[in-house]
Amino acid sequence: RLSPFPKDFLWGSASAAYQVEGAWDKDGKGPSVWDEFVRIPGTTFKETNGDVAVDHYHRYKEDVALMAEQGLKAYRFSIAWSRVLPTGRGEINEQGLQFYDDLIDELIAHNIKPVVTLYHWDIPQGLQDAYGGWESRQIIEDFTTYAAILFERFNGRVHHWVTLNEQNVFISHGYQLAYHPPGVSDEKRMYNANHNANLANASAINKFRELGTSGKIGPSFAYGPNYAIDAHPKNELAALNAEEFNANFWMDIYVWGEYPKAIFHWLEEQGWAPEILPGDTELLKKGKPDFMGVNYYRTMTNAFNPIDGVGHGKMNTTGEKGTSEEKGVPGLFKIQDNPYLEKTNWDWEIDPTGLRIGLRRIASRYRLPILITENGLGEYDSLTDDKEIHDEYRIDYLRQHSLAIQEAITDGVEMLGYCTWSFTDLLSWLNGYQKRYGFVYVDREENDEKELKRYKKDSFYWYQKTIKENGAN
Ligand code: BGP
Repeated sequence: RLSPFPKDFLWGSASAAYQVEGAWDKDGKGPSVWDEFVRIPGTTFKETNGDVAVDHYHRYKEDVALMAEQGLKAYRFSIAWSRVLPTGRGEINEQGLQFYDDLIDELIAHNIKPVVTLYHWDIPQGLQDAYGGWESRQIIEDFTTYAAILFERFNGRVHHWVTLNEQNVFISHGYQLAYHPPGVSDEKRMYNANHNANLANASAINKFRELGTSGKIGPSFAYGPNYAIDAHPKNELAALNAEEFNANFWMDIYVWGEYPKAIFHWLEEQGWAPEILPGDTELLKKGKPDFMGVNYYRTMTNAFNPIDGVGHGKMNTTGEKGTSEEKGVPGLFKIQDNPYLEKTNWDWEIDPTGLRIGLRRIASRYRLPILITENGLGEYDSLTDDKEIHDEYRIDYLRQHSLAIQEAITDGVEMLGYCTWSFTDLLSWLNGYQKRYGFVYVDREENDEKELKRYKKDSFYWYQKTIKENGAN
């Protein structure tokens, strides 16, 4: 028998500034690293970028009206740091800050709780140029100052704050796989940047508490359980390695201020361990979050990997099924196909049971409430002649995943809410506009970019009903 969803469960949806706003250089906004990176030929799918995105900056009222029509209880969005501080520090750009002020007021006026992400990958180019962004300890102070501006301005109106979105992704894609800016492939630099990000995260959380900001704060982490391909003990060990490497390494530090020993030891052997200075551990331990934000898309299945020197895999950024190559880490694990799971056209496993397992693992390891800050299905959608979108595949996906959440609640996991990815269609960082996630279709194909008309998909109505009934239907 399933327990009901809590009464105040946040049925929400999500986005990120660079992926929806557009207006990349309007009203005093400075460039972010993404604004620059997409201008380097070959860095993104078909040279698409977020210059206009879905023009949420100018159409936020129309978008919020759609959210209200759907009955959303929460909307997660991110603040573009370089809109508020054009070079990352110094003078505030009041016009940029005012945009978020207006958006927050608009949401509240429609009974939608704002869930605010401080950082969703768009570090100001000014900080990258000045000192290499996350690679310098200066980022700790600058991120904290930026965060404090937002805490003070929006205190009392925002009750859920997300510090860093998917640190595991922006660090590994930025400094190892080179898919994201700054496009580096150097593990020593990667683990140093990561350590600075951990310190910045903890410092911002400390600042939040010092200022007496109301509400709850935590990071959003991209998590999926790591399975063993079979019960061979070496494969079980590989799955444990993968869980420690892909998950515990990142989340333990948030909660306990310490890296898991086995992985830290492995990093030391590679010569990649970050330098931990006096005072770091104290700061990290003080920065414990109130909740764990979880972005869940897929699981990974692993086998023993004795090979040395295997290169990195290749992501499917085209939507051509079967084009990704997953490799793993020599000595720790290698990634395998899971024979029980279907995949999307972008080769991501569809695994609602994995969500239940993941929520259970996080809840029992960290004893924190969980807010799902992203989960959804990226697929091709098509607009019919009657301007409808029959995305029953997305309804099916979301129904199964919301049932998995309900099962986790029944298992005793404290769940704060479910923010699906995404509300409107938006830019996928590496896949352009063809990989769609939204409840609201944004038409870029038939109209010119300036039109960007919104159409409600079938999934829009399905979620509307789910919210109304406070549970999957
Ligand atoms: C997460 C990001 C989101 C979003 C989502 C879907 O990693 O936090 O910003 O993009 O994944 O990913 P993709 O666009 O690659 O399909």
